[in-house]
Amino acid sequence: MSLPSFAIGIAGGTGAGKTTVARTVAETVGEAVTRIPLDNYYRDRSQLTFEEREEINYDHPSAFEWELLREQLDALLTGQSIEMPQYDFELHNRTDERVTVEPSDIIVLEGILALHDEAIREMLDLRVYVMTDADVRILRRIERDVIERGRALEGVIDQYLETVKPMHERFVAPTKKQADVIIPEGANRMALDLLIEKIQSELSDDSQRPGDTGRERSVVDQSM
Ligand code: UZR
Ligand code: MG
Repeated sequence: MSLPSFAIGIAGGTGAGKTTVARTVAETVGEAVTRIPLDNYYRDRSQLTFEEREEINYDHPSAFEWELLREQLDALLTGQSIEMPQYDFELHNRTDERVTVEPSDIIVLEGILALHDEAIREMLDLRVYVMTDADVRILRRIERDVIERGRALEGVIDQYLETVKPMHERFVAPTKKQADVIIPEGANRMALDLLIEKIQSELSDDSQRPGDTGRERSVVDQSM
């Protein structure tokens, strides 16, 4: 593996198509891609009951363990493997299991607040925001939560109005300004092709000039 890797952040509202963009990049780019779903960094809530966990605002930045994400992203970027936590949406909690994730040439961080944290943003080489209309996003969210995750429609609607929408407006949408590229609709083929082309050219540049990419990256204190 040629270091350093190229790190991409993909942010955007719930149902915007972030995962589709991340998957398409991973499948098309023809290189190993390490994917980091931000969901896996929801805080460990084992000390709370299920009912208490249901009350948490999962769209607020405080729901995430940023220190751990910074530490693990930095480790991957310096060529070390990590023990990535896993998250269970049904239980609203981190699971006991951790998965060993190896670094690779391309690292993709994907999640609603992938561009929220300043230290994380500085570690990224390319910042992408997927912008999709709110009506399309809520329809997709209903499909996912009601059909795939077996939740009640009423609860999904209440949650959307009480937390998802206001937090989107307050914390997610403003990160558009932090993006290098805004993709209208996740499934925008032309935008995806351009993204993939850019990644491939970065990778071939790296192989021509090993160790000298001209990119700078801040290092997170490993003693945390
Ligand atoms: P994406 N989320 C849950 O529904 N349950 C949890 O236990 C943790 C998170 C939701 C979260 C957010 N909010 O809108 C969404 N709520 O997952 C982010 N409410 O995931 O980007 O895939 O939509
Ligand atoms: Mg997703």
